[in-house]
Amino acid sequence: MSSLRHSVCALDCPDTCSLLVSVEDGRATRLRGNPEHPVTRGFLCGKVARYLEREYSPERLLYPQKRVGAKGEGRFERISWDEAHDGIARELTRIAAESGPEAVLPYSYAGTMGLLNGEGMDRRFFHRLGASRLDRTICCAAGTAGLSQALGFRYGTEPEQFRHSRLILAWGANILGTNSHLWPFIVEARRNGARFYTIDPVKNRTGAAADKHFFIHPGSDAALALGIMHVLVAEGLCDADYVVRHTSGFEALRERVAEYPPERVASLTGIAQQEIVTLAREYGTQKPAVIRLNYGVQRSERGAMAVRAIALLPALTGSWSQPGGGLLLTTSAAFPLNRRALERPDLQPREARLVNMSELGKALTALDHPPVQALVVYNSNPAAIAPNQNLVLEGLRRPDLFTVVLEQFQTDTANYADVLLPVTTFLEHTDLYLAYGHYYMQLARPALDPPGECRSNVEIFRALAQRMGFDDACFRDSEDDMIRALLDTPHEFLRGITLERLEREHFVRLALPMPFLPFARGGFGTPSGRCEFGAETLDYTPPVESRLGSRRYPLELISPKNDDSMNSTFGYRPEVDAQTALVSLHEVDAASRGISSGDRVRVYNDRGSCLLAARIDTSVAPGVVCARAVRWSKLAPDGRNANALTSDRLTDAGGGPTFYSCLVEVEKCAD
Ligand SMILES: Nc1nc2c(c(=O)[nH]1)N[C@H]1C(S)=C(S)[C@@H](COP(=O)(O)OP(=O)(O)OC[C@H]3O[C@@H](n4cnc5c(=O)[nH]c(N)nc54)[C@H](O)[C@@H]3O)O[C@H]1N2
Ligand SMILES: Nc1nc2c(c(=O)[nH]1)N[C@H]1C(S)=C(S)[C@@H](COP(=O)(O)OP(=O)(O)OC[C@H]3O[C@@H](n4cnc5c(=O)[nH]c(N)nc54)[C@H](O)[C@@H]3O)O[C@H]1N2
Ligand code: SF4
Ligand SMILES: [Mo]
Repeated sequence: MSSLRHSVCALDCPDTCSLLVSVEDGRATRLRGNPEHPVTRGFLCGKVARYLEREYSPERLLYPQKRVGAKGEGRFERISWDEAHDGIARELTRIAAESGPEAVLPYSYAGTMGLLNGEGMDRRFFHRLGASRLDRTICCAAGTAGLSQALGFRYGTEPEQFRHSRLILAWGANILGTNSHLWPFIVEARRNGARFYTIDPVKNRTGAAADKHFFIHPGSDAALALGIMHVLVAEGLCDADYVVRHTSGFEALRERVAEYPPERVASLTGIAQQEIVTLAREYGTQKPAVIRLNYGVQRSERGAMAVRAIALLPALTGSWSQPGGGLLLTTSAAFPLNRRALERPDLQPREARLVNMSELGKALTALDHPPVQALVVYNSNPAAIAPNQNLVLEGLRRPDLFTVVLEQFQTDTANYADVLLPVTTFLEHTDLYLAYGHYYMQLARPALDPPGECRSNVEIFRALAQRMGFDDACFRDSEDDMIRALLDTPHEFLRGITLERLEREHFVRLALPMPFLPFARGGFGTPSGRCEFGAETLDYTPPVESRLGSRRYPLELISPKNDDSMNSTFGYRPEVDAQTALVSLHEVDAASRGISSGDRVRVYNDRGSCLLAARIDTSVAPGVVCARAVRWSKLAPDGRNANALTSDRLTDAGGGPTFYSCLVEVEKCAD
C-alpha cells in the first residue's frame, strides 16, 4: 500500500514548508516540498530533505527512562509510562507543597513550531500548577521590542513581493542558510536587474552570492541605519509625501541624524565613508528597495535599537507603498490566533513569577523565594544552546534539582534528566502552524505511526494533568478542540479559516489583500497610527563587549546559524559536528597568534573556553572570529561549545540574549 500524505516542517525556520510524504506499507520512503505551496515551491532545504534519516535513526529515544548514572553521564534505564508519570506527578506535587509551585520551572522553545505541542497543553498544565512562567526570550525578544516600537505591528513585506524589488538588502540575514525559500524570489528580481547586497560581520554563503558585501562591526547596525538616514535627509532623498502623511517626529529626527555624518558612522561601523554614502543614495533612489532583516542583528547588546532604527528606513523613503518595497523581519503577528484559549493563563492560582530563559544559569544557581527545585524541559536543549554554559551546567548538575526532559534524541540536556521521556516527531502528531516568513496557515495530521512508545507533548501533559488531579475540562480537550479554540477569533485576517478548510486545503493564505502591502497607507500599530520616529530615544552606543567597548579580550566572536543544521537539532550528525567544530579567523589574526588552518585552538574569555579547529578564510574581517552554532557539547573533546563563551547579559530591550556581543581570545593548543 502506498500513499502520499501532507505534512508541515515544524522546525524553527521562517519558511514553514508544506511537505509531501510518500508512505509505503506504513513506512515513509520520500519527503519533498509541496509544489503547490506558493513559498515552498516544491523544494526543501538540505537538512530536511534528509529528515527521514532522523525519523528512522537508531538513536531515536523510544521508551521512558530514568537516570541510573550521575547527572550528565547519560546512563538510563527503561521504565514504564505509568512509572514515569507517577514519579513526575509525585515529585512535582511534593515540591509544590514544600516550596510553592513556583519552584517548578518549565523550559521550552521552538523545537517544534506546532502550536499545540509548542504552547498548548504544556502551558495549560503549568498555569494550572502555578509554576514559574518562562519568559521565552532566547531568539527574538530584542527584535520583537525594536520592531514593535518602530511599526507597532510585527509583520512586513511578503516574500512573494521580493520578486518586484530593484534593490534588496540582506541585513544580518543569511538567506541561503536560514531562509532558503526567499532565495528564488531574489533570483527572479536579480534576473530583472535588481541588486542584492549583504550587511554582515560574516561573509557567509549569502554574502558570497551578493553583488556587494559590507563587513560591518558586530553590534554597530543602529549607527549604520542612522548614517543612512543622515544621507537620505541631507540629500533630500526622503519621500516627503509619505513622511507627511504617515509618520511623526520628522523634524526631531532630522536633528538627531545630523549627529551621524558618514565620517563618524564609518568609524563606528568599519564601513568606508564613501560606501555609506553610496549605499544610502542607492537605497534612496532605487525603487522599490526592500530590506530582509533577520534576527542576526538583534543578538547583540543594542539589538532592539538596531532593529528599531533599521525598521524606520522604509518609512523615510516611502517604500512601504510599493510592491517589492518595505521590510521583512517576521510575519508572525499577522496570525492573531486566540492564544488565551489555547494557553489558558486564567488557570493560574495567581500570576506566577516570570523567569527569563536567557538567564537559565542564574535561575538554577541564584534564584530564591523559592529556588528552582524542578525543571521540565521540552522542545529545547538548554545545556547546548543557552548562553553562559558553565553556569547552566552547574545548575543542571545540582543533585537536589529534579529534571524531566521530553526528547526525541539523547541531547546534552537529556543527559541531565532524572526522567527522560520519548516524544514524537512532527510527522507523527497533529498540529497547527503559523509561519514567521510567509502568510499561510497550515494543518498537519500524523503521516506516520510513532515508533516504540513515543508520545506527543500534548498527550504527555494531558496524562500528567490527570495524574496531578487537575479536573478542569480543558485537560480533556482533543487536538481538534484545541485547534478550534485557537481559530475562534473575530480578527479579519483569520476570516473564513476553519479546521475543515485546513483539512481540505492543507495550507490557507490569511485573509489579506493580494498583494499585501501592510503599511502602504500608513496604518501602523502605534498609538498615533503613524510610524513614530521617536528621535529623542534614537541613538547609538557601542556594546560594552565590543571593540569600541571594553577591550578585555581582543576578538569579537559571532556564533551564527549553521547552514546544514537547525540550532542543536541535528548535532548528532557527524558532518554537522565537524561544521560546528570550526572557528574562522582572518589571516592577520591567525598570523599574529602563530595559528594555521587545521590547528586545534582554545577560544577563551572569563566565562569559559572551548576547543575548536582553526580555519583561516576570508569570511571574516580582522578582529572578528566566527564559529557556527550549535554544537552538541558532549561530542566536543572538552564537553563545551561556543556557549561556554557567550554572556548572559541581556539586550537593551526585550530581555533577549547577547550571543553575538562576545569578546574572546584565541590561542593555539600545544600538541
Ligand atoms: N540552516 C539553519 N536555518 C535556521 C537555523 C539554523 O540553526 N540553521 N535557525 C533558525 C532560527 S532559530 C532562527 S532565529 C533563524 C535565524 O536566522 P538568521 O537571523 O538569518 O540567522 P543568524 O545566523 O542568527 O544571523 C544572520 C546573520 O547575522 C549576522 N550577524 C551577527 N551579528 C551581526 C551584527 O551585529 N550585525 C549584522 N548586520 N549582522 C550580524 C550573522 O553573521 C549571520 O550571518 O534561522 C532559523 N533557520
Ligand atoms: N551560540 C549561539 N547559541 C544560540 C543561537 C546562536 O545563534 N548562537 N541561537 C539561539 C536561538 S535563535 C534559538 S531559537 C535557540 C534554539 O535552541 P532550542 O530551542 O534548544 O532549539 P534546538 O537546539 O533546535 O533544540 C530543539 C530540541 O527540541 C526537540 N524537539 C523537536 N520536536 C519536539 C517535540 O515535538 N517535543 C519535544 N519534547 N521535543 C522536540 C529536538 O529534538 C531538539 O533537541 O538557540 C539559541 N542559541
Ligand atoms: S527547515 Fe525551513 S527550509 Fe527546511 S524544510 Fe523546514 S521550513 Fe523548509
Ligand atoms: Mo531562533
